[in-house]
Amino acid sequence: MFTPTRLSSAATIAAGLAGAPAFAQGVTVSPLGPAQAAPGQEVVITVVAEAQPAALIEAIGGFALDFEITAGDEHVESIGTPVFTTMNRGTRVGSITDQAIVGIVGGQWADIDGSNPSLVLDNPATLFEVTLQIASDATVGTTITITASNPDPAGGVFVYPDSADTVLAVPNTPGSALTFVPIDIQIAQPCLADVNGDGVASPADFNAWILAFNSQGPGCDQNGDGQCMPADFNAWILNFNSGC
Ligand SMILES: [Ca+2]
Ligand SMILES: [Ca+2]
Repeated sequence: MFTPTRLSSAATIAAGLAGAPAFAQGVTVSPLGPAQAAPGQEVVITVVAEAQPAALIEAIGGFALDFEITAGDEHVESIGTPVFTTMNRGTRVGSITDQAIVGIVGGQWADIDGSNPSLVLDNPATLFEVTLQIASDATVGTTITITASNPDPAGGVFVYPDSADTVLAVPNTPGSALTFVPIDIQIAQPCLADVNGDGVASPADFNAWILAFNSQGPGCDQNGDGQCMPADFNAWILNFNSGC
């Protein structure tokens, strides 16, 4: 399906491990995102890797993983192209469908040039971000389940053990485990009072509404009449007081 770019193959790593000390360690990969999203909303999912025990893993050298919507994909209009924030060397993206991204590869030789992410400083480390466009006709009350996965035998997460030059392939190195934790995002009624879109209705949204009113921008129309009018100010107060 894909060959990790700039990363040692699992076979090479296994050969290099002959006679090396055994490491009992694991990596957990989790998507992080909001617990709720409204129909039509854009949601940013951050996929992170956490090493256990962190004391034995100095840095993540790279990864080759998939990203899947395992339930509720009919409520997602599209999956965006992965954005590599820190693991940004030798990046590659296989194919993006309505349900999955197959073959996401990113790398960062943190031990060699001393740049982040170092798991000594930053555990978990961000692997990549994906934007999901929730369908405008998504059904309120339903749930979308998202996970990273590793169907390819050459895939996984490649880590540098502390005080060792060898790159280990998790889970392909004996004694290592790669665990995926899925998340659920529930489709919820839009929170009109949350004008700045940070997921909570707070006093900061008052200023955000003023800005939206002055610019006739999104979020101004609080009473749903399709117009941005002074009457929407009272509507924002009502929406704010009713909570989200
Ligand atoms: Ca807000
Ligand atoms: Ca209005």
